[in-house]
Amino acid sequence: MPRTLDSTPKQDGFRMPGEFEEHKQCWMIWPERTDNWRLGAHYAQKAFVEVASAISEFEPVTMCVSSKQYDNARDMLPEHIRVIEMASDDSWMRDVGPTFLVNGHGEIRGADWQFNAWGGLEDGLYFPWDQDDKIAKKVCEIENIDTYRFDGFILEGGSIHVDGEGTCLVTEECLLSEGRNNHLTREEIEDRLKEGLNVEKIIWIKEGIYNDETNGHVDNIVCFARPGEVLLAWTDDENDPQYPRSKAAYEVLTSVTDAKGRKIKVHKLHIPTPIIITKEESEGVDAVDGTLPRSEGDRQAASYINFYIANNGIIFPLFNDEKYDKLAEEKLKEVFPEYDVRGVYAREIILGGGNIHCITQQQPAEKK
Ligand code: KQY
Repeated sequence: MPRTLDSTPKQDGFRMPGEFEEHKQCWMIWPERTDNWRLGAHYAQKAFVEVASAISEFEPVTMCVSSKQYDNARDMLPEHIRVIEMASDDSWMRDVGPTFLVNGHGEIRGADWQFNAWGGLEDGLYFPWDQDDKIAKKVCEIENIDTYRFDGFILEGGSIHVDGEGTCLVTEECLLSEGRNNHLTREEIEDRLKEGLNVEKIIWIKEGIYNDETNGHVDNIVCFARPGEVLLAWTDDENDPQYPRSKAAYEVLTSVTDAKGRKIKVHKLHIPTPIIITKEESEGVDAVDGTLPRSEGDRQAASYINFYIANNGIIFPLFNDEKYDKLAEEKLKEVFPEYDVRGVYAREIILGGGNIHCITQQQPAEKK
């Protein structure tokens, strides 16, 4: 029977591996809430099927689905994708799933952070979120994995990126936001990350992508390709509100060293032309008190950085952008020459507030 442990990953010699290390499988959650996903979530469901199918060409995928949607999901998903019944409040496995940890002796554990829908009653995106907060534990129990529960520390998987060698990337905009851990100092937050992920160095980026409803999750602006190398969301347009954000991130990343004392190589990945919610898209979403509305004219936080690294495959978002989709593909092929790079049309996912990285969570392989 899997246990909830009282020690910390660092004390026990467990670390969060980089996403580019080998996976056992990928976890996802089926979308269905009609106050976030337009037209009964039908288009979002199709996009999730596309993402799951693309990832399943490289590693097994498990989709968690509510009892109400079980038949529909089972019918829409290919047979080789495992479907498990599980309650949730929405479909962001990156944020509500466990952060898996390994110890180099073939053992795996899960960090179960406290979740409050990206800001709780301060500026969270929906209420309630109690089902989401149970998902990390449920996933670990299904896999027979012991967990560490971090009560009193709010964290989402999308707000951290690690190189697996002691370095963690975060944004101040998110981790120091009012609705997360305003009872903790920056140093106390660093200590929690160091204990929970077994890292030695936290690199603080000031802000994430403009208008990101997660308070600037790091996984939308910068990610590791491998130790010592990152990709950064970029724009050359100095009038774009993203410009000063990306420029400030570039300055930090090119001036620091990582936990191993290396300079970091930064690859710029241009953002798409702004994705603006149309009247039709806005009208397809049910208005519910307490849920962030989807208003016509709002700019979504679209970025190609929000891709998933599978075993030998990169699954990245396409926006039907003639210029920047192609550039993103070329850049990803250049940075990941040993991977098969696949684009999936993801407008329906960004309309819900996130992208491919946000809806996936890798479970590392248990390697000795
Ligand atoms: O981007 C994410 N990691 C989650 C976005 C949540 C949106 C909820 N509407």
